[in-house]
Formats: sequence, C-alpha cells, structure tokens
Amino acid sequence: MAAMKSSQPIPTPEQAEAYRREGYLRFGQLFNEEELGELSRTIDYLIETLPKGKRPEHLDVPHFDHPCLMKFLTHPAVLDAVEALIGPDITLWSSHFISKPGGDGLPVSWHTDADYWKGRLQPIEVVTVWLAVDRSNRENGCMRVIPGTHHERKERRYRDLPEGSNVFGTTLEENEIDEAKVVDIELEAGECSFHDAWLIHGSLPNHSPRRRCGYTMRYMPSSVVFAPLGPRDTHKVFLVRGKDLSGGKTIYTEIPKPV
Ligand SMILES: O=C(O)CCC(=O)C(=O)O
Repeated sequence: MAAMKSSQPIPTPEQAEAYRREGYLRFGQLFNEEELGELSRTIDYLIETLPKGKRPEHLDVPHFDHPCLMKFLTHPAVLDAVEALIGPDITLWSSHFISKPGGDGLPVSWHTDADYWKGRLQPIEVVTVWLAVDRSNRENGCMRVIPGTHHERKERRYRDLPEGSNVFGTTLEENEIDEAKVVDIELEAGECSFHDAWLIHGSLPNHSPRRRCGYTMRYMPSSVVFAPLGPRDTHKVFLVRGKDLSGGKTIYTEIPKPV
C-alpha cells in the first residue's frame, strides 16, 4: 500500500547531507496550528495528572499509555521528513516529553543516545525528531549539540551526578566536551530539529519563568534489530512506514486504531 504523503516541506538533499555531516539539522514546522494545539493540550493534561513525585522531564514513552499520541508519531509530515533522512522503511523506536518547568527545570547532561541503547539495538541507527512544544531558547534551556561528534562511534566515559540534579544520573567526562564547538538549537514553538543517536548533546537548566517542553520522537530504519534485554524489557516498537527489513527479528506491536 502506498504511504500517505504530506504537503509539508521535507529536508532537501542538501539538508539531508548537512544532517549526515553535522549529526543534526535545524528544521521548520511539521504540524499545523490545530495539531500543535492538540499536542500542547495533551502534554498539559499529562503534566496536570502526573503521579505524585514524578517530574515532567521524565514523561518517557507516553505513547504506550496514551495512544492518542500515535497520531503525531505516525503523522505523514513527520514520516516524510524522517524518510528523507533514513529511507522509506521506518520503525518507531520511542518517544519522550522532556518538559522543564520554569524556575527549576532540570538540565540534561552531556550524553549520546547511543550510550543508553547499547545492547538493545543492532546497529544503533536512530534519528530523533525534537519538536519544540514551547519556544525553546538559551534562556529556558534549549538543546545544545556538538556538531560532528556522531562520526566517532567510540566508547565514551561518564561520571556520576548527584541524585535529582539532572534528568540523567551521569554525564560525559569533561575531556569529552569541547565547549568552543557547542551549538544552541533555538526553536520557535512548533519547529523541530533532528539529531543522530551518536551525537553529543544535552541542555542547561531552566531558570527562566517560561516552560520549555520538547517532544522527542525517535525513528530507525526497519533494518535495525530491536532485541529486548530480557523478559522485564517490555518496550514496544511499531513499523510505521514501509516493510520490515530486520529479517523478522524485530517483533512489532500493532499500531492502535485511532479513537
Ligand atoms: O530535551 C533536551 O534538552 C534533551 C533531549 C535529548 O537528550 C534527546 O532528545 O535525546
């Protein structure tokens, strides 16, 4: 069956080349105003109904419990953009709202996503669509990247961080970070950027009065094999476009029907 296509712009071949070279790409809008409003109301609801003690930076895999988010994760504009970067056979790997409240929003330490997914994905080839639900700039802790670091697919060294001080419990060692090369990705609400799983990135705390919420939507070519770590690894992946190229090794969950 032919995939439904969108009329939204997709990365040009030059932009796709820049993505491959730098490991990230700043891009424009994917959703219209109405869709963005709906996504925004969904995150507002998730924050209002957070279990006691859970912070809004930690809304990981919200689409497992809230299938209404599949509408955004399988949106033709998103998949067309992703297809321009990784090809037409696409697995939805994960999603995460990282919402930093104004005032005490937590930083995200320097890391590569690949370091968190080792042992489960083979090979680790993931593109993250980082969608700015709120305007995201230096003031409220926008994403920061170190261009080109995704070319070095090496073992990196981390050190522990004080509990509760960061979205993660560890950070890359100082000698892994060249501060002079850091690029801040400032986005208007509704705009997005893409980044490669091997790129070093992070973000500063949010001491401003404005919330900074990003929705990370993560995709991989369907040739990547997802192997759960064991019976306790209940993570679910979805074949969202094209065909399975994992040779039947990745087990997919059926995409829930829209309600
Ligand atoms: O939202 C942030 O500040 C960091 C996002 C991030 O680490 C990611 O998308 O992999």
